Amino acid sequence: MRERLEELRGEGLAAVEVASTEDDLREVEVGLLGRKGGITAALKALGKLPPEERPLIGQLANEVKVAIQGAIDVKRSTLGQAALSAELSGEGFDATLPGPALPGGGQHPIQAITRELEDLFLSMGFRIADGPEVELEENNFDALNIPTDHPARESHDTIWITPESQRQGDGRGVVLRTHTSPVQVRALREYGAPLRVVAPGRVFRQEALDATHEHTFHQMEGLVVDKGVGVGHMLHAMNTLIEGVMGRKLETRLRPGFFPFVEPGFELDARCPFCQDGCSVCKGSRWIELMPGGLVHPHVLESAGVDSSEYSGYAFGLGLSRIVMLRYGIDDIRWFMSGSLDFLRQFPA
Ligand code: FA5
Repeated sequence: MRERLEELRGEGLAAVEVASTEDDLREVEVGLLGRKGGITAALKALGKLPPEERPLIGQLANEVKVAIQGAIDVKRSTLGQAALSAELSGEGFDATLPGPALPGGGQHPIQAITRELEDLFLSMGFRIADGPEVELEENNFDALNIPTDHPARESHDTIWITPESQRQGDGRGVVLRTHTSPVQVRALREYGAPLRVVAPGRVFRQEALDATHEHTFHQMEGLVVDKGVGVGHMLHAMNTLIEGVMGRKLETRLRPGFFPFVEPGFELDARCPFCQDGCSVCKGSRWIELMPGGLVHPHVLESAGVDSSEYSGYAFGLGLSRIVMLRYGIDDIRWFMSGSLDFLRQFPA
């Protein structure tokens, strides 16, 4: 058996040495190491040997197997390299031809609509503003005329960064912003009046989640401060915005709404496009709350250093996630952050 194995080793290594193609190598591999190969047969015959010989012969058979397989691997790599070099230096090779096409990515629908709205407002002379998602309590609440004990703070169900034990109620606490309205404050302080600005962005609230409520969602804040600004200007901007997103007029209604930073305040609702007489999206009301707004409270103007006897303004806070739902007929807001590629692939790249 020992001699037979040594013979196989010699034959195998010699065959690998002279192999000049992948097919030659494959033949050696199958002939010696395959299921019916010589070395496999020798390993199978071990059981017939006297017990004291089995370990030594078994070890030798394995050594031969490893040696031949190693030689085959080295030769295979050498032949592969040689074939590649030949191909690259050959006449017919064109390194400038395009490679295989990669599947294209696309924009998230909220991102796509945000860009569209930014373009629309830029064309109307607005500037785009940005603000931090981790915000000072002062900008998120105090400067917006929402005092420490105001119930509006509760209704926003704030996610606090500052632990409860360290909150002083002095505006220095830190929160995940609950709305995009703090960007009003920042923009007014930075640019002063007159001002036209929109601020799209992500906001965060502790929420009971359902088809129209997420803990992380998108809003777009609008703010115009100038001389003689009134409710008519605000309505025009809100309707232009909705028409811009939907590409058509929606049936809307305006009702009184309360926000400490506007006076008077309004709520603009859109007719639910998912049903005729009530569904889980509109919770049976047939209306979807889309966009509150109002005339900027003089306290907000003054706290940002704007003279409220000279200037007035309007502000609105579009529920961006919800209007994207309306635009594409998405019946559950939770799809946006589901990470589902099947969902995302439905939107144009
Ligand atoms: C505000 O956030 C005010 N800052 C809006 C505002 C701006 C009022 C300027 C006046 C002047 P409200 O909490 O209602 O308001 O939210 C605004 C919009 O965000 C709602 O109309 C709704 O469309 C959307 N929204 C509110 N909560 C959620 C939520 N959990 N998930 C998805 N969208 C929401």
